[in-house]
Amino acid sequence: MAGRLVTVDGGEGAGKTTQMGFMREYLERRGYRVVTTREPGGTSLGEEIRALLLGHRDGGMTLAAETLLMFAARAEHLERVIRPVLATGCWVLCDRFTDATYAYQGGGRGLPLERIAVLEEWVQGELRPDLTLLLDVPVATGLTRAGKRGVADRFERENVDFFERVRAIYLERATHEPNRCRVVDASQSVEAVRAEVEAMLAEWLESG
Ligand code: Z5A
Repeated sequence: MAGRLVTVDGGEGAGKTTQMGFMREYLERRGYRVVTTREPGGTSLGEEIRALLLGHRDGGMTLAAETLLMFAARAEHLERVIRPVLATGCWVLCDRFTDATYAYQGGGRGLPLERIAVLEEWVQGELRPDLTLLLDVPVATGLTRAGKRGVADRFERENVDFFERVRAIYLERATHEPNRCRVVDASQSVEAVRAEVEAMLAEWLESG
């Protein structure tokens, strides 16, 4: 039986990386084999693209280039990691996926969402996450958490309005796809978020 694709998404400092570690432990305790990965990245070429996307400073980057690079990394990731791993029956737990493109390039930067849908169709075909956990946190809280990490990357240097638009698109997508997306209140303590995430996973696993 094929594995399941579970994605974790959310704005800055939502705690995705922190919670993904707990989620992996939780699933493994229940006997699932789990591979964790991230976007942009997850392959050798994908990580090189990630470095360009996050670090490029020389004259910035057009929105078309940024979006196409996200999908170039995703195409590699899908063909070299995600699809082969799922085919072995292992689960893939992915830190960010296409919801992030809708939220950041669509909501944040204003790219028409229909253009992203065309790329999604081309690169992913029928493949969509089985489950997406949206870790939702007020922008100010997330930025305060992220700000403690030191040098800001190309996205982290954006302003509050940008991140409010990102958050709005994430929440809109979750509202429109309630079967796939579960929203978690990520403004709580690490342990409280962990408990909420594990309860959601338990409920989802039981529901089939
Ligand atoms: N991007 C895009 O534009 N389009 C796309 O299609 C994709 C991505 C796929 C890199 O992503 C950038 O790529 C991202 C969007 C863009 N923009 N940025 N920046 P990333 O996921 O690698 O980068 P990130 O959003 O900055 O994630 P992160 O740095 O890994 O943060 P996080 O995983 O959400 O949080 P964390 O590392 O678990 O925690 C951050 C800090 O908060 C840390 O000190 C924790 O100890 C603390 N923390 C975590 N949880 C809590 C709670 N509950 N309370 C208090 N403190 C907490």
